[in-house]
Amino acid sequence: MEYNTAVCRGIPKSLIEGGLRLENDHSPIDEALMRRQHDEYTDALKKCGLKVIELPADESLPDCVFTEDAAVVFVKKAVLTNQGHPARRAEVNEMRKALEQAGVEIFDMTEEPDSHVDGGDVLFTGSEIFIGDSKRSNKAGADFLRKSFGIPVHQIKVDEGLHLKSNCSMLGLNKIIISNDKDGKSMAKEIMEAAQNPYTFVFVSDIKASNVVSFNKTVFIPAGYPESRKIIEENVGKEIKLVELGNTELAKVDGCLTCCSILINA
Ligand code: CIR
Repeated sequence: MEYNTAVCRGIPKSLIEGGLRLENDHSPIDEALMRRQHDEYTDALKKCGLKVIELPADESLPDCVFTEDAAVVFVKKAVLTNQGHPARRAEVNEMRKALEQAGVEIFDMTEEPDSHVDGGDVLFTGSEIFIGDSKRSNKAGADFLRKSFGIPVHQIKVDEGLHLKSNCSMLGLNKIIISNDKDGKSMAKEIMEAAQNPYTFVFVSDIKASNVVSFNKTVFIPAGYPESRKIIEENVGKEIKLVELGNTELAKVDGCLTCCSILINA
């Protein structure tokens, strides 16, 4: 898909001790490396021609760098989410400003206190949405997306991981990259059963490599997974540029590559 704008956010120092953490890797975050990796990510978006709206970090919101969770954008419409974890709900305030700046029509889920969605659960294929039935996103949230965007929205069970996109993401048009483990396999089965369009699945054995950012003939992939890179290369066209980005530090607080931006065609 084609995009011209990204919304990113700075990293508060409070993430290091106060970030929500499900990941088994409890090793300490290397702050300098984390900041360098995040700068490389936003620079890479800019190099691909995107205008990057960079929201300021907020120390009272340790996880605010993960902008993906605070909104879901579909063409010229955006849903501001009522995030699943109470500690993250106020992230939406800065996001509202960014989306107003981008000029999209806004639907506000925070007006429905029982509806919950984290953007990390939302796999948007271009014509329909698969949404994790997870710790963070529920049926009322899925219904809100369906009502706002007017496209099919299907719930997919997430057992172990944090979000649906902890195990999968779009690799290209109608092509889903997904982890080759128990969770990924059962998600692929559910997606296939619910889908209104045909999709091909590309399975990778590194869970972390199943989260890629695909846009404007470019795919951002996490660095350090050579076997998965090879599979990705074999499954995208020669015209697609692969950009490897280090994500070791934000991964310690369950952050994947898609988490750190919202892409918009404003
Ligand atoms: C959280 O648990 O909410 C954060 N530590 C990680 C959020 C990652 N976001 C994403 O996958 N979209």
